[in-house]
Amino acid sequence: MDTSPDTSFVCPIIIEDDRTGLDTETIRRALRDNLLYIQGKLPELASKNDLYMALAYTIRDRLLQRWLTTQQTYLKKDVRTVCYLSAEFLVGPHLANNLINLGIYEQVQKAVSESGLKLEELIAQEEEPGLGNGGLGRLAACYLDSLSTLEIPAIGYGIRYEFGIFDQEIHDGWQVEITDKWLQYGNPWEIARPESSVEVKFGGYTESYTDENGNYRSRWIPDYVVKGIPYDTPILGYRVNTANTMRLWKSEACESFDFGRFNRGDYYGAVDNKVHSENISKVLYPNDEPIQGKELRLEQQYFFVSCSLQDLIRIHLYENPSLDNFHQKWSVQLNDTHPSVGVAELMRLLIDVHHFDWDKAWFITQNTFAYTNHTLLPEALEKWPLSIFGRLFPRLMEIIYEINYRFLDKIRIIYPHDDGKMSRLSIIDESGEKYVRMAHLACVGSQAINGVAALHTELLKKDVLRDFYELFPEKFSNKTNGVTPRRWMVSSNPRLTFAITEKIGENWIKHLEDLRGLENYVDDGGFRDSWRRIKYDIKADLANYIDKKVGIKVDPSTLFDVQVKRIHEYKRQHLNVLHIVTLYHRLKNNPNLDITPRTFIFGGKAAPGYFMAKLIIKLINSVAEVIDNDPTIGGRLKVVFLPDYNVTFGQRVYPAADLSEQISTAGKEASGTGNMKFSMNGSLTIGTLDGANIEIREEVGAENFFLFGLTTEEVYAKKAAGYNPQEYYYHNEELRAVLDLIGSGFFSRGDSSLFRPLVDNLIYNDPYMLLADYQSYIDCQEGVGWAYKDQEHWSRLAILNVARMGKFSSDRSIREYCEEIWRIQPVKIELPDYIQANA
Ligand code: Z16
Repeated sequence: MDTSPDTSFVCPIIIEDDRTGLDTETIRRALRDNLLYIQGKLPELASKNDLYMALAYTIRDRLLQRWLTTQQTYLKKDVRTVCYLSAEFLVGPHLANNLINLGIYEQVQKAVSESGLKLEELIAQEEEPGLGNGGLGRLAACYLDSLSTLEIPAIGYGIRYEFGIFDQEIHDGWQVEITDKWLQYGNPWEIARPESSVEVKFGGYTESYTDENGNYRSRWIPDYVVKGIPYDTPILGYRVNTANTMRLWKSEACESFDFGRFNRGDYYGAVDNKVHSENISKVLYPNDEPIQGKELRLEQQYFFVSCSLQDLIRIHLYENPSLDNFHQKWSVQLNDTHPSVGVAELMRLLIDVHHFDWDKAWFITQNTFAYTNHTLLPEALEKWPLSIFGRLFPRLMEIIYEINYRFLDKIRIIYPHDDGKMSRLSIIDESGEKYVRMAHLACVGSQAINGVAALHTELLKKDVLRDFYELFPEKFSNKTNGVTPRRWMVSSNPRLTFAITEKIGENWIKHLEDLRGLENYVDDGGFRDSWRRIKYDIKADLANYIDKKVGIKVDPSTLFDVQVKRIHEYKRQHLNVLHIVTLYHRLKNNPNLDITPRTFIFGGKAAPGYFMAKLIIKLINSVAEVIDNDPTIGGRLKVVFLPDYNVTFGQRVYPAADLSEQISTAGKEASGTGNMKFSMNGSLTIGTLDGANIEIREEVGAENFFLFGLTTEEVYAKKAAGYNPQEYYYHNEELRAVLDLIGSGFFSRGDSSLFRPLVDNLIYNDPYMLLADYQSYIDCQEGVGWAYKDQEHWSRLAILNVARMGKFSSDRSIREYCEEIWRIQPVKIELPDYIQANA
């Protein structure tokens, strides 16, 4: 079958109004058309989902010209392109954002309502692609939005997991995981490109041979070969014509390779092989921070990285005579170490397939890659047992040994007789069982290394990557994370967006620093009034949603105190619980105590194998139940755990929050990005000096931020001095009462064993120093309560928070990456003149 472009086909595109027009009438007609001809449904029998699908296709039609023109422009102009390699892209629902970025939300709303439908209901039909765990995957998605908005040539490469992050249900207070069948009704946003499939080798052995020029070469004879099929999704920028591609790879069996087996009668062997091949892109590993050394996970990483690099080389050779200038045309960003095997794979492709010599290949490789680190947790630093690595990728193993040999050879000259240095820097960990250290491979093979917040980068330089920093300080820089205001303000908070735009115009959506203009209105009582009314209405909406979802009635006039993020001990959801139980305990002892009524809202998934995180979820639900059923509390405290926290729910909850909980142990949260989303939507932060909290506080001003807890230095010093949590337990009466209450079985129907592991871990171990930070947190929360009582004052603080969040747009982050790491310029996309321009 011939799948290459057929140049003899001469047929100018005819202006197809129904697929490109942006006016209400055209959209209405197109919607009807797509319902019949694409979705195959008569209007009388169409479900909400059918109508959503028809609308999604209608919008995709309007993206296609922009998308194809963008790709064609990149090819023709032979531009420099950034390629973002990420095992996760947590993009969230596409429909609303595409409407906003195209600038046709109102027209479509009108078209849809003239057909008797509600646009918001259709938008709610979309099943979000949960192709990520949390912060890292969501960051990749925000960056794709900003790259397109800034008109930067870019491709996002990843894995098209058939099952994304599990759906969470709560049964009797416990997390239950349900498979995420996000593809079951079809995905209208993607286009499969089987003609661009590539093959990836696994297993087997290598052999050396002499080529026709007498050069020694290595050949990889694999055990099996897997096919990668690309699925492309357009990522449109805000009010520009640029639509970049997110290209996700699906694995399939390679027919050609199974023939031998079939013919030899090894039917089951062939089928096994097929099943295994298809399994590679089957499911996302649901662990946020600590990686699990599972072989299939390593296969996933190599699979998508090899597919992507082969794809880049193919595209490159389409426009260039050789790969000599590869590093001048591509900058490949490694989103954490998950794709860092790419360093060895590019070497292999250059040397074995394209016959480069080592030095030239290494020069190109080193100048192609850049590496972002996302964690300081030692247990989350990826390393793979040599035994697994060598068996799966025998040729890469040879190449890594050679990289390491040459690297250490240089080190030996710089630090003669320093064996400690050598073994600390080595790509191979030889202290016990041998491992490949993926961060070391990434550092050695990259031209730039960055952390994701100022503190995080400093700690990388001082601690986790100290030896590398000493060796090549010029490679290190900080790129503080950011989030896209298109999704996290415009799309999720239309009411606030309208109120802001009414005062300062709409430039802030692309230039978030312009929010500063809001500072002129903090003293405007009318503005503060409407600000408060908006917040109240959004909270009332959330209250309705909570009632519908979990049957709990909450009062929108109470302080909404929110912690939504993955459940992890270092994020300290249980510190939040200690505060709740403290308030409860105070009210029990003193029923007339004057406290600010609060609604505590939690959301987040626990890794299925993470016992303590699951127990924390159970604790939250148990405390919620007891407090809710206690008439003496009289609704002054409510605790809600909302199941299945995801992007869609995030969009609902950030706008409704009064208080944002960012309470990780100092030095543990690399950046955090939820902290930014809350603050942009007018909530105040209670937080530690950790990750990007520090920079948020710097921007909004110390007086607009509720700070508590130990600093990183204090945490280190306390640990070094032999931290003993029992001292806090015995010396703080209230803390002891709270821990004893939980330990006694009060919240677990008298079962004193249920929360024992959690309580004991705090009293005797407390690796995340909750007890050390307890009193400071409680005192700080008391200040929050008092501040909230003065609503005028609170509104001023909230407005100032929004006004000063400009720095945390992902547009700023991406500009910094472009200027300091990628050295890439914007490229304007001109549409053919028969395409109607954006509104
Ligand atoms: C992840 O989401 C993060 C780090 C990591 O090593 C692995 C995963 Cl899946 C998070 C960090 O915890 C968070 O602080 C940071 O904001 C986020 O990555 C994006 O940089």
